[in-house]
Amino acid sequence: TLLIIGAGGQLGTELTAELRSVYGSANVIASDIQPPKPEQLEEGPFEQLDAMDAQRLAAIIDQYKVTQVYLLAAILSAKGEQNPKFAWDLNMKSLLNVLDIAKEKKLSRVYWPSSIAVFGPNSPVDNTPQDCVMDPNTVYGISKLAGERWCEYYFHKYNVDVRSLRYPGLIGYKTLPGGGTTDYAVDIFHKALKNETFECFLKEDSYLPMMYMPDAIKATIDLMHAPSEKLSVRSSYNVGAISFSPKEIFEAIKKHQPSFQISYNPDYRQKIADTWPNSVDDSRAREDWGWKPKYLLDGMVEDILENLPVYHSI
Ligand code: VAH
Repeated sequence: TLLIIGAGGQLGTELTAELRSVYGSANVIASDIQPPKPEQLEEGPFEQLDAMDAQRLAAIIDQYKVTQVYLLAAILSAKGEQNPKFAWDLNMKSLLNVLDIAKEKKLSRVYWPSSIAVFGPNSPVDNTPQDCVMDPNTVYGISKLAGERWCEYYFHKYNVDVRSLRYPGLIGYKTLPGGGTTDYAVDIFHKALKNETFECFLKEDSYLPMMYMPDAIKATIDLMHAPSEKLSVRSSYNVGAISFSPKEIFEAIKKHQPSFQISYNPDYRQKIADTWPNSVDDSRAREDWGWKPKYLLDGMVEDILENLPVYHSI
């Protein structure tokens, strides 16, 4: 049985759906600090869980005989800067709870997402390598870098099979933006479809590595299904797909929506984006477990503009 912690989030919502189609709904327990939405209960087993509550976590794992845990609960970069202590506590306590339980109960797999936020002002900015200087200066990035070190430690010292990806900004149409610096690229579609002018909180030429959600879901499942001996990285793998600026995604949308307008009003999130790469080198993921993204910018834009209105019945 699989347990998804943070199943109601941007990644959790889509990963839970995909894992249920792969393993069967009854075998994937969704959990989140928020009470279940009616549709979540229809889809399969749900438990309310605070990721920092180790006792409740252990009880759920025993009750459902859980063998794999996906820990997707976290406070993202922008929101983390508004509440640094809480972001650190949640991001770290939840990970250490899961790693300890995985060690004690000999869970077969653990998944924990890292992020390009582990890179900082002194990391190489183009084609950022798998291994390089990492001096993150957001609490979110600091917690993800520390988390990567703990994952590698528990793998080597206690043989916990924990796996991780350094996601770029994830773009999907099924959930609303969740406090990330890259979430302008989610919100822009909602504004386009309401034909409102989009106020962008980053400057027009602010390049960031991004990935369409279907590619992120496939990368996660491919990594979790890869034979353990193929994995040369036990901190977290760089994975890249598309890099674009607000101007570029705006132009790509405008091709379909000629009346769409944008204005640029950079705020505190610009300082966060400036410390992150423009693109990453993901050759290690390609060599070790066959990573290959499917979506480029235009394909992603077309797919979202087609599906978002239907999904949100706009
Ligand atoms: C954020 N979407 O903006 C997340 C992600 C690389 C960005 O970690 O905080």
